[in-house]
Amino acid sequence: MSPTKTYVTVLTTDHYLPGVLALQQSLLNVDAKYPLLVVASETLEAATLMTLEKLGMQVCVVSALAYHDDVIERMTQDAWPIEVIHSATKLKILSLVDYEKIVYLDSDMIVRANIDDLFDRPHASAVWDWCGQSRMARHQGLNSGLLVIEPNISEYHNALALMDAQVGYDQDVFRALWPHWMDSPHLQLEPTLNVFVMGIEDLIKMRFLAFKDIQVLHYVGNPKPFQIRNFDLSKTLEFLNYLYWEYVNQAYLRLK
Ligand SMILES: [Mn+2]
Repeated sequence: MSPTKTYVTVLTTDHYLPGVLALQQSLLNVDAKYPLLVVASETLEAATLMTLEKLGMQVCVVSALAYHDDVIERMTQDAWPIEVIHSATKLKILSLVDYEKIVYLDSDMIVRANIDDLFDRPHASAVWDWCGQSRMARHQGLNSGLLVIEPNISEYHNALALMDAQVGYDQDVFRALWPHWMDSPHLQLEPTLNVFVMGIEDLIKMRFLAFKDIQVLHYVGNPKPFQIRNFDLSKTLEFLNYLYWEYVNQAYLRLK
């Protein structure tokens, strides 16, 4: 029997491989009940795909999606990081109709507690997009780093149409696809399921959350922790970057 539920992430550039390794390791460490499926761009090197398979990940190779040239130009002018410019392929997760339900996780996330219960949450569940100190003020909608999805082809085509209509990058597309999300408390997941590492000190100081309650850490922004090798462990963010490497190293050990 093929699995009908799976965790999913997307890999479009080879240098993000350590991110996927850390994510899978973090799921293994909390005894996740479901495997990790990697939606991989066909442009990836064979060695990258082999590493994923060797570590027991399912790999689904897809042709890459790209935003309209004007959207790419706008993002380039606004100095968006390259992974956001290449994030269109993420919309493919809506087309994974072999699965009745998926939990999508960004490849810059670490799972700190078992989150299998998310598979019982409804389609289009996500966490509010918060931003560090302004966390007390909600942003305009969901953050697309963690999504609960029941794949559906017609919704996938709607997402592609929104992409072609240049509504923005993937997060803007998901917000436009699910306009009811803002007024649907049952789709709005606990903030501990998508905690941005920057600004984490303020959240803890304000007692908005305790570190032990964090279920998913989200390493938003640049550089990514797997691009950093020197740490001043007296600084919170650098400590969290160091913590990230523990997962990467643990995964590499399994390759030996
Ligand atoms: Mn992310």
